[in-house]
Amino acid sequence: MKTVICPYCGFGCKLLVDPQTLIVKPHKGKPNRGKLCPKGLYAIEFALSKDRIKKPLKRDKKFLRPITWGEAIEEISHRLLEIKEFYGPDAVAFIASSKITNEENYLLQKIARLFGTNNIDNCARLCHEASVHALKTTVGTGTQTNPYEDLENFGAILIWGYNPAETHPVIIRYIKSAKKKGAKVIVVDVRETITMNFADYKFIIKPGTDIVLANAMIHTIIKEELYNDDFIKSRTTGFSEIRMATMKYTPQYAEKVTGVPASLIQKAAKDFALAGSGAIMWGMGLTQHVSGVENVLAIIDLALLLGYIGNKGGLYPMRGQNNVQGAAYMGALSEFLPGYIPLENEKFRKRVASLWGVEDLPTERGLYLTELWDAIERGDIKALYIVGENPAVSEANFTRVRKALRKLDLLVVQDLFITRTAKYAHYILPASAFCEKEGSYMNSERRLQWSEKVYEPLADSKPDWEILTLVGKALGLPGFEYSSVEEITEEYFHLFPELEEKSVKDLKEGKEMFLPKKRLHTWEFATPDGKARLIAVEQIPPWESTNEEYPFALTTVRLISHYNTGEMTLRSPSLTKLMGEPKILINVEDAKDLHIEDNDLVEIETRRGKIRMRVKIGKVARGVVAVPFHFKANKITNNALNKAGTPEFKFSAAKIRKLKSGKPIPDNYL
Ligand SMILES: Nc1nc2c(c(=O)[nH]1)N[C@H]1C(S)=C(S)[C@@H](COP(=O)(O)OP(=O)(O)OC[C@H]3O[C@@H](n4cnc5c(=O)[nH]c(N)nc54)[C@H](O)[C@@H]3O)O[C@H]1N2
Ligand SMILES: Nc1nc2c(c(=O)[nH]1)N[C@H]1C(S)=C(S)[C@@H](COP(=O)(O)OP(=O)(O)OC[C@H]3O[C@@H](n4cnc5c(=O)[nH]c(N)nc54)[C@H](O)[C@@H]3O)O[C@H]1N2
Ligand code: SF4
Ligand SMILES: [Mo]
Repeated sequence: MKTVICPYCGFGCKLLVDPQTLIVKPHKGKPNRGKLCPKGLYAIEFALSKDRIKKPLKRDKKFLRPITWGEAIEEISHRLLEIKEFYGPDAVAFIASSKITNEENYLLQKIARLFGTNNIDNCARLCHEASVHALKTTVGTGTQTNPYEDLENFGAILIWGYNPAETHPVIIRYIKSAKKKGAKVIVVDVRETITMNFADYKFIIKPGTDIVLANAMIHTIIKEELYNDDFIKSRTTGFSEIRMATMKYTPQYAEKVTGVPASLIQKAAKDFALAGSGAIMWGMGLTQHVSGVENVLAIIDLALLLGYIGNKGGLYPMRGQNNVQGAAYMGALSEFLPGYIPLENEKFRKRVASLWGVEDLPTERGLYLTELWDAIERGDIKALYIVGENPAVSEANFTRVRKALRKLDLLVVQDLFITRTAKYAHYILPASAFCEKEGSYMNSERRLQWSEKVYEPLADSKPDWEILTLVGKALGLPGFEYSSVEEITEEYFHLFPELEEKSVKDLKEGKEMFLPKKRLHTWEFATPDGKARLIAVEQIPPWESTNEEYPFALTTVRLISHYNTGEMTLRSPSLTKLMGEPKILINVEDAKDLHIEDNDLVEIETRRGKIRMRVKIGKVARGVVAVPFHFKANKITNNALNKAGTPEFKFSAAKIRKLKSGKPIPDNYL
C-alpha cells in the first residue's frame, strides 16, 4: 500500500492506495484516524480521466497542436526572456498552485525571484490571506495555532463563517468527540448549515454583520467581568481601547443589526467565557468580505480576552486547499519570502539569496493575484505563467479576467486538464497528477506529510517539479540541477531553523513533523515585545449596498461533493453521481413575495451579469440568497478587495426573477 495525501482539502487526510487495484482506504494515523470523506475515497478518479492532457500543446491560431517538451521549454523560456529584456522582469507574473507539493511551490517562487520579480502568488489570496494579515498583526504568526487533536480538550468551540460538515468533513469527528466531553458548540452563519446539526447555538445572521456580533459578545464578556484579567495584563496590550470601542455594541443593538436575539448573544458569550478553554474556527464567511481583515481581528480579540491560546485554546483559520498552507510557507506569496518572512527582512532575504547563489533578491512587493487583471489591462503585465489554478472561473467578476487573459502576449498554463483558463493559453504543459509523483505537503495544522508515488506519470506528462526544473535551467537561473525531489526538500529544510535537526528520511517515514512547531504562543507571542495586540474594530459595511433595484444580498457557498472550479470533481464519475443539481437557496418569506416555489428556475442578476439556477427554499436570513460557487457564480460576483487582496465573494447586491423556461447551470459546464 502507498500512502498518499488527499488532493482536495486542507484538512490533509492520508489515503492508503493499493497500486494494483487503485482502491483507496483511509490511513489509521493522524490526522484522519481511519476516516475519509467521499472526495478522498474517489480521489484517484479524476487522475484517470480521459480528459488528461498527454502532450505539451501550442496554440496555432484557433487550434492546439502537440509539440515536444524540448520545443515547449525552449520557446517558452525564449519568450519570457524576450519580454524581460524589453519590459523588465516585473512584466511577467507567476501563479503558483495550492494543489502542488511544497517542493514544487518552492521551485516556482525561486524561479520568479531569481528571474527578478516578486509577482508570485497563489489562491491563498482568494481565501485566508485576510486571516494571515490579522494574525500577523495580533499574535505575530499567520497560521493556525494548534493541532486538530487539541479541539477535543477544549470546553467550547466557536465556528464562524465556516461549514466544515461540507468543506472539511473529517474534522467533524474531532468536534463530535469534543461535544461528547461536554464542549459547547456555537455556529455563526448566514444560513442553516449541516454543521449546525452539531451546534448548541445556531446563529443565522445577516451577511457582513459579523463585527457587530463579535463586538456584542466582547461587550457582554467585559460587562460581566468574565475576561481573563491575568492573561490580559501579562500577555496583551490594547485592552482599554477594546473596552471603549465595544461599549456601544450592546446585545440589543446587535440584535437589530444581525437578527440574533440579544438574550441569546449574551447567553452564548457567557457560555463561551465560562467554558474555561475554547477554540475559534473560521472560514470564508469571514475572510471574503471587504472587512475580511477586521472581521478576523474581531474574533481574535474575543479569544485573547479570555486567554484562549496555547493550552487553553486555539485560533483555527481552517485552510482550504490540500497544500495552500505549504504554498504560503514555501514563499509563493507576493509579499512574503518563505516562512512568511517579510521581503524587507534584509538578513533573511540575503540568506535565501546566498543559498540560491546570488547576491540579493527583489525587495518590492509583487502584485497580488487579484491585482493582476487590472495590471494586464494597463499593459503592465505581458506574460503570465499559471500552474494549477483556474482564475477564469475562480476570480470574482470573471468576465474582466477572461478579457485580460486574452490580452496577454504570453500565457502558459501547466495543469492536468485543458481548463477554462487554458482555453486562452499559448502553451499548455501536461502535469502529472498527485498519485504519479512524490513530495511533501503541509496541512492546515502545519503538519508536514510525505506523499508517495503510486504509479508512473501518464503518457508524456511530467511532475511539476521536473517541468519547473527544466524551465529554471532554460532561463539560465543558477541552482536548477535537481535530479530528485528529495534534493529540493533538503534545500527548503535548510531555510527553516526548526527543521535543521530533522531529516527528510524521518519525514518520508511518517514521523510527526510540524513547522515551526506543534502548538504556538503557549508562553509568548511572536511579536517584537512578546505580547499580543488587542485591536478594536468598528463595523464596516459591504462594498455594495442593496437597494430597490438590487434588494438581495448574494453570497456564494460550497457543496460537499463539489470542489472549487469543478475541474477535478466534475471528472470523477462517483462524485458527480452523488451530487444533485446545484440550487440557489432562498428564504420562505422572500419566495412567497416573489411567487417562487421550490425547484422553480430563476435568473439571478447583479451589476455584472446574470446566471440561471433552480431554487431551494430553506433556512437562510431574510433578504439573503446563497449560490454554490463551483459553476458560473463568479460571472456575477463583486471584485472589491479587502486590505489583504481578497475579493468580496460573500456579498453582492442582486435581484431575482422567476423564469418560465430556459436551462439552469451547469449546462454542459466543463
Ligand atoms: N466540498 C468541498 N470542500 C472544500 C472546498 C470545496 O470547494 N468543496 N474548497 C476548499 C477551500 S479552497 C476552502 S477555502 C474551504 C472553505 O471552507 P468554508 O469556509 O467552510 O466554505 P464556504 O462554503 O465558502 O463558506 C463558509 C460559510 O460562510 C457562510 N457565510 C457567507 N457569508 C457570510 C457572512 O457574511 N458571515 C458569516 N458568518 N458567514 C457567512 C456560508 O453560508 C458558508 O456556510 O473549503 C475547502 N474544502
Ligand atoms: N464566488 C466565489 N469564488 C471563489 C470562492 C468562493 O467562496 N466564492 N473561493 C475562492 C477560494 S477560497 C479559492 S481557494 C479559489 C480556488 O480557485 P482555483 O485554485 O482556481 O480552483 P481549483 O478548481 O481548485 O483549481 C485547481 C487547478 O489545479 C489543477 N491541478 C490539480 N492537481 C494538479 C497538479 O498536481 N499539478 C498541476 N499543475 N495542476 C493541478 C486542477 O486541474 C485545477 O485546474 O476559488 C476562489 N473563488
Ligand atoms: S476531508 Fe478533505 S482531506 Fe479528508 S478525504 Fe475529504 S477532501 Fe480529502
Ligand atoms: Mo480556498
